[in-house]
Amino acid sequence: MKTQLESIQKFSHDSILGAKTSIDLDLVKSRTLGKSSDFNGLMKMLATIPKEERPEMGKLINTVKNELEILINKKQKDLLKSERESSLATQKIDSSLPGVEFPVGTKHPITQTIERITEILGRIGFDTKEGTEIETDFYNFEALNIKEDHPARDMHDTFYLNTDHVLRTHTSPAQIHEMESNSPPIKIIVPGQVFRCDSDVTHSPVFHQIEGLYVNKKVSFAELKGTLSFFINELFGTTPIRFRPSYFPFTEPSSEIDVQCVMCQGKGCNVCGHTGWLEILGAGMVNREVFKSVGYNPDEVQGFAFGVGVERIAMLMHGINDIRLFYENDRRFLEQF
Ligand code: 2NL
Repeated sequence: MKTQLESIQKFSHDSILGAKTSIDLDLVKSRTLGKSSDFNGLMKMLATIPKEERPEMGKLINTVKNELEILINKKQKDLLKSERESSLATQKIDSSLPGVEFPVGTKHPITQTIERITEILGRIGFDTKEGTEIETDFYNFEALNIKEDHPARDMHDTFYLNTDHVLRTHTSPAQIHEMESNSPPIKIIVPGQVFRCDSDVTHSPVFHQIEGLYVNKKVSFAELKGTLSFFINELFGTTPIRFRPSYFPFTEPSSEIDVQCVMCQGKGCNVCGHTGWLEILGAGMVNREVFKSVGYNPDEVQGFAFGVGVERIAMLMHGINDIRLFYENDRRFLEQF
């Protein structure tokens, strides 16, 4: 057994010193000391020799094994050191070369505008909700006090899917659903795609709207003015605004809100039609008829609502004069935002 140990020792010693690379040495290590190594075989043989010789023999095997282990570790250190030195000597890095570029996409300007608007109104307590694009005649028109003979119902403006279903022409139906299934206070905004059968430089058959609704026991027109003044000043900076009387079937009284023209600062130009003002919002106190259609008592609740066209806001903020640019997906256009 002793001679066997000696020959294993000699063989292992030679293979350790003969290893040329650190990977070679890893292999030698597992063959020398691993599970199926000759050493392990020797350990098992211990059981077959006389009992009194076992302690001495066992000790001897362990000593040899420890020595080999130390030798392997030293050799591994040397090999790794020389490998690193030679790799540093041959590998040259030119740190003046340009780096690898990772192209990063940008959010669509319409998405950016929606996020900006919902962020501003979120700060003063408006929750964001989304509705569905297909609605029944009731939710899109009837509940909003838009009667059967109202011009907005005209086949030229509305995409009818069948006699009862339409592609929503505004996001108000989502707010009707919201009022039906909740009681006041309600303070929400609904952004989303809406559809109208209309198309030219300032009209697209698919466009985006954000509507807001605030309903509580007592809500005043002063709160409407305060809320929308804050919103416009956050969006456009501190700039003159004016409230003009208007009409919508779903609000009474109603108002349209203008900002001083961002292009000419009120002097008059093509963008503002030489009026010095740009219309950006429609708003008003929720009509009593709307409250009745969602099952609220109009003597017990009040509210205001408003609507804003997202494309129009984005066009004014960025000086864009053709709405179709938003939908062509030309990267030269999109990458500017
Ligand atoms: C505009 C005008 C407006 C509303 C939208 C509304 C919704 C409910 C009840 C009452 Cl559920 N009103 N929405 C009110 C006034 C104006 O939008 O010019 N939009 C671009």
